[in-house]
Amino acid sequence: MKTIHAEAAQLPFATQIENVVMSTPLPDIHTHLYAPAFRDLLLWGIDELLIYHYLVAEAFRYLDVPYEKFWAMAKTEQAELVWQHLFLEHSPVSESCRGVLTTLRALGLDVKKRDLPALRDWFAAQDADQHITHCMELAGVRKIHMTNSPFDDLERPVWEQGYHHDERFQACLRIDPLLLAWPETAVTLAQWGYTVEAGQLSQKTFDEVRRFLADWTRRMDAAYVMVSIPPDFKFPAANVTAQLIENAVLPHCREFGLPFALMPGVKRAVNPQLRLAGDGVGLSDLSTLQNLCAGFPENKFMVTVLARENQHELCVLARKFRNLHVFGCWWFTNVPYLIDEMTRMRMELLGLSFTPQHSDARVLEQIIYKWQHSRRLIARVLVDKFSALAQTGWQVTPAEIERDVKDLFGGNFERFCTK
Ligand code: FIX
Ligand code: ZN
Repeated sequence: MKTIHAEAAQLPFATQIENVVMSTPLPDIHTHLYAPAFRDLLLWGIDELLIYHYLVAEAFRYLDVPYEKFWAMAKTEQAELVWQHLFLEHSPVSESCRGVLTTLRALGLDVKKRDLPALRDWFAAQDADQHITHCMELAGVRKIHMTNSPFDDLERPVWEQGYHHDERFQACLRIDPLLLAWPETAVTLAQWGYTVEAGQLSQKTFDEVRRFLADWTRRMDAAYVMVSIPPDFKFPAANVTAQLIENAVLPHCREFGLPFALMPGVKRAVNPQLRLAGDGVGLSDLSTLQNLCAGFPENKFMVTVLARENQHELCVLARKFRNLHVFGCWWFTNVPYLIDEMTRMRMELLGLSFTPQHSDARVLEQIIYKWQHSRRLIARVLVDKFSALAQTGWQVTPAEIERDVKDLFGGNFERFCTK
């Protein structure tokens, strides 16, 4: 184990903290990964790693090919372009680029050869199912939470045909189209046999939406219900989204004892030509979240916000409402500079009562780098905090360090879910 902090390492507990943080198995509470039963939906391998939408957005900073020409290329060609521009023609210093290299190294591959065909050969020789377990071991992930949408035409049939539970994966019910595209979704629900009316939000419609949510919560055995919301979302409000949340989603979550996971701050399709890479960020009005937490004390809200400028207010809200669980450094905040800042701020305001990270991995092997990078940063913050305690004369035992790290890495979250 490499020393993280020269000074801190002299402290008797620093190495222990580093070891515990680097090795404690944890549940990854939000990813876009799938169990193998979902077949092509589970993305893995070097080409998928290279065309991750974080890297595509960065590659277009240098590329001059028209967007449509890029999208018309085969994935392998797209990956070659990304490799050429982000790794060979410029040094790969961004967090997403570095992540690919951390991942390859952890898998035992030699990055200095810069040999894309050899990397492809190595991945092609892997057995997908064993590779999942291997990546989870390297990342120290004991459970992968999926993002499961009944509205996804590739995913839905797998559930309907009877998904056989894979104990490495946990389902989570994602409902963005229900809350953010109601007119179209109402038509879909009606086709599926739910008696909802697109134009009018009657009690009958709310009841039928609840029946839909109950059917899918049971079918998936979902751990929570999740939505991402734009910065201008307001609650309470007379609009459809707020009405559906109040009259269908929140009662549903109360009935099933499930957290409602809210991810505020995403501006979808700021540049539609970039497709999945084209979403942006905006400042959210968190009085909306205050209204939800205060107005519905019987509901549990787990929240990660996208804007850096919202992070402090989120911590303050969590000090006021114990039905609010803060988690993860989401997407554009998942860079070392901000993970460090957010983790310190959260710990200074909330003690150990939050979940510092989730991976949001879209490609299987990404769990390796996302967790390795985050664990190092979290360890450094913890060493600093325990050092500051030591200066007061307070002593922590090894068992207490293990207890605290377990709480940060799944314990807090799992208790929050079962409350
Ligand atoms: O809405 C989400 O769950 C986001 O995480 C994704 O939509 C986004 O594309 C992503 O991959 C961020 O990490
Ligand atoms: Zn996500």
